[in-house]
Amino acid sequence: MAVVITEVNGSIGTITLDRPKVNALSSELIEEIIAALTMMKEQNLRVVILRAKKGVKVFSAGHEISELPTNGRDPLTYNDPLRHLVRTVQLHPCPVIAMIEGTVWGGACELVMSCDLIVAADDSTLAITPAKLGVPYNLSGILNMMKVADMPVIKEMLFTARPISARRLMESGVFNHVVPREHLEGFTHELAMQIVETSPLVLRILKEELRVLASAHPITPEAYERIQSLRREVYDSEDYQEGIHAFIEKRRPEFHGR
Ligand code: LCV
Repeated sequence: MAVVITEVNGSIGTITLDRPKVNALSSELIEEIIAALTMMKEQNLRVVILRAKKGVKVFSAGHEISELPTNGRDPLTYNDPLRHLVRTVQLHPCPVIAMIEGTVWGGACELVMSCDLIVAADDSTLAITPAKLGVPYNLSGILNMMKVADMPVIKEMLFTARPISARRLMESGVFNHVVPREHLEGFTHELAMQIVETSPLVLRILKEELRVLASAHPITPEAYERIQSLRREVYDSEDYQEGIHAFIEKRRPEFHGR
């Protein structure tokens, strides 16, 4: 069942979240968002708008909680769906505008904050919830939010896990624009049209320069997590077990690369 609606209007693509369960970011929903972005990239669209259906109470309830591992596995490693989605948005070659109405929760806040621009209805809120769920959020995810919200604001959002109002998020520079809900679509489309009129080649480079510079750290958290993810492939492998058992049994190991 499709959980995303895609529309193309000239050079503007629109991706509408449409999963019945308050748009919780299941792996299925994430896959469809990524597929929509890929299609829009192939069509050389110049702006993408990411939104929920008109009038929603909840823009997205964040990570699908039933898909959070409970067997001691890190829930947010480099190759997990949410991490892949956030990188896909950040690497998308044209601006992605998050058009928000309703409440945004957990990892959906990072998704929205990883978009290039945010236009929000005046009654929308963001609530970053790992502290409420007992989830050790991952480094690159925290950095993505730090790029957008000043430290005092991001600390309050993380430490309280409480919804923060659109007004405060506008004052803090997290939101680009806050408008009455009834003006949200028109305002966002007008902003998109302004972007469509600029050079797509220059925007692609500017977006990538800003991404690289914003992540320019001695070791980017994302690089660290990618290594961690590669290490996990090894310590979860049969070869890992074989290496240990061969040593204990004083025999040559037979490695099979799996
Ligand atoms: C699965 C859900 C969800 C959901 N997953 O409707 O940032 S981190 O680290 O925390 C990260 C790991 C993350 O993103 O975790 C998820 C963080 N999200 C939240 O904490 C929000 C949890 N949801 C809620 O607080 C409420 O559901 C909201 C306020 C979003 C909506 O409340 P409302 O009363 O309108 P319900 O709570 O009745 O939810 C409708 C159905 O969606 C399920 C929920 O269990 C319910 O299912 P049933 O109808 O089967 O009872 N649901 C809600 N959120 N994230 N399932």
